[in-house]
Amino acid sequence: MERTFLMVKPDGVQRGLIGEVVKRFEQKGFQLVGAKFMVITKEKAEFHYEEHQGKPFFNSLVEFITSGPVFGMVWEGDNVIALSRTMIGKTNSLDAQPGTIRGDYAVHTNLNIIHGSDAPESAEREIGNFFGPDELFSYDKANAQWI
Ligand code: RTP
Ligand code: MG
Repeated sequence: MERTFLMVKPDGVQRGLIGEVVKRFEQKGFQLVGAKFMVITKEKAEFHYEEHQGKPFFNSLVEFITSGPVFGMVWEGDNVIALSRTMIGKTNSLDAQPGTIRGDYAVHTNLNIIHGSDAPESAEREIGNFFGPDELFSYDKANAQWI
């Protein structure tokens, strides 16, 4: 069982896509174990995207992600890290296939609706950046035996 950090970015929040994003992960069969509506600080944004420090788009990425409220979530399930990346779609908007969140809703690479952790190590770091242990809740799922 894995956990991942997903975040509806400011463009997704402002376009009213929180519900659509949550719906897709609920219907897939993953379990929401934490959620927070927040404006993230520059410090947390720089830590979150630390692997991109020094790249040409880093400053504008931090500026964008701190520009308005985001909806951060922790989701749990088998292979949730890789499967959620598949559901999100490719980073480059020209490669994001229809049926994926970015393929269905995003036109530009830098306004791409949603973030998802890309590996177990980044998931752990990103979850810890935004959530304390007392903000994550495990609970029984009614139809868990079917998934
Ligand atoms: P994210 O971290 O936001 O889930 O996106 P990702 O894994 O699909 O892509 P990543 O390589 O981690 O890049 C983080 C975000 O930076 C912007 N970006 N711009 N102009 C560019 O070449 C470029 N490359 C990346 C995107 O907004 C991407 O989501
Ligand atoms: Mg990434």
